[in-house]
Parts: sequence; structure tokens; C-alpha cells
Amino acid sequence: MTDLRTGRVVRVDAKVCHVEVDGEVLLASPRGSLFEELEGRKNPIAVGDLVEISLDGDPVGIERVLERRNYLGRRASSHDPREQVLVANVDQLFVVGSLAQPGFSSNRTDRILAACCWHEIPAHLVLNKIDLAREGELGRIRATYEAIPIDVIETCAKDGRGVDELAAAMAGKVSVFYGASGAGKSTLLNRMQPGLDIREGKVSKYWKAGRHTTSHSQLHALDSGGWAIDTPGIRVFRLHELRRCDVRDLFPDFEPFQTNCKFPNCTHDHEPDCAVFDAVDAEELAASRYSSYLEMLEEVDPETALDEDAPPSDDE
Ligand SMILES: Nc1nc2c(ncn2[C@@H]2O[C@H](COP(=O)(O)OP(=O)(O)O)[C@@H](O)[C@H]2O)c(=O)[nH]1
Ligand SMILES: [Mg+2]
Ligand SMILES: [Zn+2]
Repeated sequence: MTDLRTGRVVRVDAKVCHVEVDGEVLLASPRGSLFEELEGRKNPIAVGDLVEISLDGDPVGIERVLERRNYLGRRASSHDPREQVLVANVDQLFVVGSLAQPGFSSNRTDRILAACCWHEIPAHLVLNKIDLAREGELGRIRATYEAIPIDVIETCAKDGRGVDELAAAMAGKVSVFYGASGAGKSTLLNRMQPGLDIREGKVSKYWKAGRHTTSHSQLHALDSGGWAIDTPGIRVFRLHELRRCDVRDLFPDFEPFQTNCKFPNCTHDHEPDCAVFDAVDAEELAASRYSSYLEMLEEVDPETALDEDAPPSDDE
């Protein structure tokens, strides 16, 4: 009889998955049958999945993926419309944005916040590298995101400011770290728990240069009882099969204004008497949020959805 055990996927490589079973990490390869049940998805298994594995066989085999409580997915790339599942079974996501080197990107932040809204994953914003902030910048960004509302945590991974606050928000939960390459995700995690020893800075530049080397998400157990998933940089996060009418619901800060638009189904991009447009004009709503919205709206328009000139990869 096969000895079936349940484990948690902590990392996915091209051919094998790293699965934690009773405190031990085993290499396991997915059974071929898992690739026959994809139904439009690109990958059968993601970091965070709970799986059943059979211990006989070398490497051991993943027989089944247990039902997901939630997941975060995106359109695989501009040229591949399939859905790629990035992580599964998570409690929350931290968007890590740095204030400089690289500079803060509203567009990147707004896209992932919209994706979290779509997948119903609670999200927070971490503003890292506050030691490099320009006068007034921190307050402006904070105000924009608190209006959504989103919790904002200011950190400096370099000297440790704000790291305790971040660690407290992560205790006992499965947290995803998402952000531009270089924002400081690995440095923050290493500072929180020095033993984690995640590759940082200079070495990650080496990984960036070699586009075809493995860039993977990895789930780390924390001493606080929680888990952290460090993800590789994704340049453009696009949702899979989003419809035009869905986009406005992914911007909760528009809600108090859009009830006053002349047309109840207003898309806020061309209609007369649009209260969202007026709110941006009156600086009651951040112009950066509105332009992120318009960009996402345009992408899902059937006439503009196909972008033949897009670069081959959306990953960093
Ligand atoms: N000045 C400053 N540099 C930081 C801070 N956090 C991280 N860094 C540096 O930013 C670079 C990229 O950090 P890393 O953690 O690898 O970013 P990741 O790609 O998001 O994992 C490294 O050289 C870090 O030392 C910070 O708060 N302030
Ligand atoms: Mg990193
Ligand atoms: Zn409107």
C-alpha cells in the first residue's frame, strides 16, 4: 500500500517541488496526471499548496493538490493568456515599495493592490528605505494609500526602523512579500530573522543579469510561528480574464465618489458628469490612482488587449 502524506510546498523548480513534511523538506515531482487537469492554468502547483505525496519512488511523487483556500494568480505573460498561480493559501500580502533605488512606483503598487482585491487577499503597504526619502514624499504616499484604506508601515531595513512593527503584523500568518527587485524584501526578512539568510542585493543583481536562471518564490518558516513567501520581481502584474466592468471594483477609494457619477455604470474615462474625474480634478483623489485605473481599463478593452509589440517577458 502507498504511504500517503500531506505536506506544504515551499518552493517550485522546473521539475521538482520542495515539500515540507513534518519539519523535513523533501524533493518531490508532480505526477503527469496533474498536468492533464490544468483547465487553462499554466502550472498545477504553486508555493503554499498543500499536497499529498507518496513516499515510495525517487524522487517522491506529488499525487494530488488539496483544495486551495485562496490563491494569487496573473496572466502568465503578454504572449501567454493562461493563468499562472503564483502562491496559494496565504493570509496576507505586503507590497514592499522603496522610496529610492528604485523609486516608488504607484503603477506597480496599484496593480498588485487591485490583484489582491480581485483575489480577496488582505494587503498592506511597506514603504522601505525611509532613510533615502525626499522631503514630503512619505506623507504624500501614505495619504494616497490610507484613503483606500490600506495599512502603511514605514521601514528602514538598513537600520531596523519599523521592522518590529512589520514582524508583529506577520506573526502567526502566511505573508507574501511582493515588490520591485531591489526594494529590500530579502533584507527586511533577513533582519527580522537573521538565520533565514536570503540572498540580497549584489548577488541578486547577478540573478537579474542571467534572465534564464531560476527565479522562484520561496516560503520560509519564521520563529514567530508565521511564514513568509519571498517572491521574485514581476515587472507588470496583469490579471487573468478581467472584464472592463470589473476594474472599477478593484479601486475601493473611488467608491465614495462614483456613486455620484451621472451614469451608474460609468467607467470614468469618457462619460460626462463623472464624479471620479471631478474628484481627481479637485485633488480629493490621487491622480496616480486614476492613471493606474485608466491603464488597467485600457488593457482589458478588447480592442487594445492584444499587444503585439510587448516585450517577451514580464518578469525582471
Ligand atoms: N539605504 C537603504 N538600503 C536598503 C534598505 N533596504 C535594503 N537596502 C539595500 O537595497 C538593496 C536591495 O535589497 P534586497 O533585499 O536584495 O531587495 P529585494 O530584491 O527586494 O529582495 C541591497 O543592497 C540592500 O542593502 C534600506 O532600508 N535603506
Ligand atoms: Mg530578494
Ligand atoms: Zn465616473
